[in-house]
Amino acid sequence: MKIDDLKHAKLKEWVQWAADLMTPNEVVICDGSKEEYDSSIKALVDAGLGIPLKKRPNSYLFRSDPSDVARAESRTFIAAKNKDEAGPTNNWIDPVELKKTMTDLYRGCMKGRIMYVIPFSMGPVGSDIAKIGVEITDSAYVVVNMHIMTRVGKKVLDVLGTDGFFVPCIHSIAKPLQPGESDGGKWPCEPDVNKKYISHFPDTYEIWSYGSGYGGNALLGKKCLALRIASVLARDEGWLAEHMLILKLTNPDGKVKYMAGALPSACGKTNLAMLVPTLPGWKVEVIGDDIAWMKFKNGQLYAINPEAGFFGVAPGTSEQSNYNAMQSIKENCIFSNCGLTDDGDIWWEQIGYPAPGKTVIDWKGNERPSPQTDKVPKEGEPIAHVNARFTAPAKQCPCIASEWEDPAGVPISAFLFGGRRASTIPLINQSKSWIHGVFMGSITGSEITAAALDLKAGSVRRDPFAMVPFCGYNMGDYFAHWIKLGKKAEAEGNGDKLPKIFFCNWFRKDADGHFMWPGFGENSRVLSWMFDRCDGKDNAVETAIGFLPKPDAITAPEGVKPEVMAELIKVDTAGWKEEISSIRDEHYAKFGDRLPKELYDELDKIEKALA
Ligand code: SAT
Ligand code: MN
Repeated sequence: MKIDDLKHAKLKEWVQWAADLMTPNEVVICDGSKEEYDSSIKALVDAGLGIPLKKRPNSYLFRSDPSDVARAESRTFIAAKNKDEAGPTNNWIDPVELKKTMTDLYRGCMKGRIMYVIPFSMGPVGSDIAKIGVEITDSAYVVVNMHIMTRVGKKVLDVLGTDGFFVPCIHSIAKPLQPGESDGGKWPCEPDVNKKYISHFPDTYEIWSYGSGYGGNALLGKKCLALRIASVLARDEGWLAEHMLILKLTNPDGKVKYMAGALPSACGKTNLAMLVPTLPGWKVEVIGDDIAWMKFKNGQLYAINPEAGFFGVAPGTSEQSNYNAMQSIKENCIFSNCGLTDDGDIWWEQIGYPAPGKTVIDWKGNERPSPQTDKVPKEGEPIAHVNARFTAPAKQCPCIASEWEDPAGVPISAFLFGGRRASTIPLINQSKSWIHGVFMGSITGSEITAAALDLKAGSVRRDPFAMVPFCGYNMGDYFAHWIKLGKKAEAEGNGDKLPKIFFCNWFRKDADGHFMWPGFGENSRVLSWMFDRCDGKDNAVETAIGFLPKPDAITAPEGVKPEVMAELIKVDTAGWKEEISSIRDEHYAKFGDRLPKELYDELDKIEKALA
């Protein structure tokens, strides 16, 4: 397919403008076919970038440049019309100035390369909750990842028609090739971090990315479109675009509920989405592990997973920590920055077994003696980068729910927020109202480990709704949007159909610093309590901070003593008083007059109830 075959006038004009600016050798409109996937992979293998894995059919390992290993948050911009619209949690540059800077960078940047045009759908093609994006990129690695992570190709152009809405996404790795030059095994990118740009233009719903080829910087459907731009669309159109997993929970009677959960990074979101319950008779299936898009229909909130794959953190993933993820990555996967064993398989720290063979090649391509354990090394560099990833088709997951691609979405009964907190925050707590639930989302955060240099250990890094890196506008307005949706549902007489809101903490520690709760599959005990709460079961006590489980409502897992269990579900009055002042002085204060008054009211209410 050529540019001239595009039937959508605005799309055609934009693609032609991009080709004229970036001057590639060739323009390819992606059709999403297997042939396209295979030929892109072949080009990557021929360029020395992709390594076929003997042990995993149709799977490949890539090693990125050491400068290009994760989302570049300091180079991520929300170019709203003024700084206040971007808010205190985002980097801002004036949009006119930023477009000028980036247009200069884009000029001629695809010389010697193919410019791929990827039409993709976030969400099942044609779903009324889905949205279409078109990514222009000079990276074949992006093409193959987008094939797995989104729905790509002609079917998307068909839905787009001649005048449908799409989010234009431009991406370049910033490495033109001279005639006869090839990548020769060297990951192409702009190695100077300060020349990378991950830019969002919320007022025109556009994404411009330059200089990075890795993850969310380059696969623009994920964080850039499905969260940053979608959060703006959701604000403007009255829906929710959230950094949430979606799970399906079935009780022993076969009754089903769907729950969506937002946890900051490193709190086990993917593990929770694919959990294997220890509670007999209960079943967890996954709809999505990272992003949820939700719309009200007849007063009920329905969610889809806009993605089609998992872009999961590899280190720490094992048959023990996440059995279903390990089953999902047996074939047809892309691995980035993992180790390579001498029998042609991937390897990473905490994969569950020591690296086989005498040597292993680390993520930088250096041969190293095989570690005798899979533990994270106390000193020296790990074999796999800490942000090494697998890209896996979601349909390969053994616990994928059969309705995961239902274009109508699934009805959401509960929201779950939570973070890593050594003290104060109970195992589980249900909000007393929608606004109290929004308050819970707004105070989400995790404790800083001593490793983060700029913050005092033990202090809390707030990550409201786990959205701080992903909210495309002023976060104070984002809280207000959540409050507004709840009030609207209540005003329309649909208050009882609103999802119940919960806050969890799997990470409480005792005085000796040991975790008090085993987590993983045992979290099914908490999910089952939530399930019954949604049905109005009398299994809770009302306290100053919310509804906590009655003493025996959650049976203790093996090894958790009754007094520990009691500690996990009680109100720590002194701790909460400190929490309240930290929220007021260190957290809410940052948002100035953009912080909705309703949230201060919640704070006052809890403070009074604790007194
Ligand atoms: O690289 S991504 O942004 O897609 C994943 C992440 O950092 O959470
Ligand atoms: Mn995420």
